[in-house]
Amino acid sequence: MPFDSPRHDWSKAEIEDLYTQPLDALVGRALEVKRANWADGKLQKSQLLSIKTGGCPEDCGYCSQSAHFDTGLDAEKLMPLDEVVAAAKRAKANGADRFCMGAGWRSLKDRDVPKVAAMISAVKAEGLETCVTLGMLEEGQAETLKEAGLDYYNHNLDTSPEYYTTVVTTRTYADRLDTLGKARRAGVKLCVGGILGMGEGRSDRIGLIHELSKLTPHPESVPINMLVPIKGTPRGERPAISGPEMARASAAGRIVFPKSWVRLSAGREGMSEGEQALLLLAGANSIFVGDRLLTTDNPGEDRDQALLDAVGFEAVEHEAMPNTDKTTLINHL
Ligand code: SAM
Ligand code: DTB
Ligand code: SF4
Repeated sequence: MPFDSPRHDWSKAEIEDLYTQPLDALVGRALEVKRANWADGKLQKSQLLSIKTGGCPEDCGYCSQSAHFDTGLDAEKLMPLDEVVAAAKRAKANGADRFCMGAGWRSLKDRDVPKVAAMISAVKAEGLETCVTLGMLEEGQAETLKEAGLDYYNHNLDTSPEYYTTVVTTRTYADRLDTLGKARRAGVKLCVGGILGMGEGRSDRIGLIHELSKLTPHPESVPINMLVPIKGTPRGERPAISGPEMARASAAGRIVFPKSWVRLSAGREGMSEGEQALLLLAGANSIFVGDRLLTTDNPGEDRDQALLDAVGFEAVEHEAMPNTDKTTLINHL
């Protein structure tokens, strides 16, 4: 089977066969795909910043920022431009090549478009790839953000269509797909993934991968988040999903999305170094760096370096990479 042609005709049964095979066979195949498509083993580094925190009218049952739950998070106004630029400079100094700005909004309001566009332009001018995640989009907004210098729009499907309705009631799966279409039509690259460990079954994890596989072209980035349990939300007491199950999702993601960045995203703070190494071995080739995600902690520079030293990754300057041209890391495994 060729390893270099992304497919959009996966059946759910095929993905199930892939996902449920013995872990050594699954990871072995993912490594073959990784080597065939990402010959120099780059690890991409993104950094997040919450530019508008809390008070969100949506009821996503995992989120610290939803106004429906008492999570103890104070709502904040949109961050001033100079603070965003200062954070972007720190991210670049920390080796990030993509800067992702997130807002606790249900949807982007027209009145905020110029402010966010100015942030995108300023971050781009720092020599970083730009990404925003701002909720649902209206017609024309994505075009303005693209003109300002936007590279990626993040908007997750989160889980299977079946399980989704038990997680969020204030918007639909179709709403999510509609916004993704708007971003894509404006020429913005997509970052679309989901969350594991919310109480969904394996068939929902497979169902999420199946839905993502139908997007044409595939999302250029596929973030795989492990639930960060937030006290006060309906999923605040969920036990962590196992490392091998996360590895299955990472490996299946690598095989189904051979040309996409598969990101080991939220949840690294709750994983051992060994579990994180397994996920990077199993196919993920991107992480969030920095000591904060949006509202929760992330391992930070020293522990990231320890992880990368442990698996033998090394920072190098790169030229003319297929998806980014900034500082990256080389995997010597
Ligand atoms: N409001 C926008 C939206 O929902 O698209 C953007 C921000 S929202 C926080 C971005 C994504 O972060 C969500 O779609 C979800 O996949 C992820 N996320 C939020 N809370 C999380 C948590 N506690 N654990 C893991 N992932 C989480
Ligand atoms: C994504 O898939 N994960 C990031 C990013 N896209 C926006 C967000 C993770 C949030 C984790 C919980 C928090 O820090 O609030
Ligand atoms: Fe709001 Fe996004 Fe959190 Fe949902 S995930 S409550 S839309 S900030």
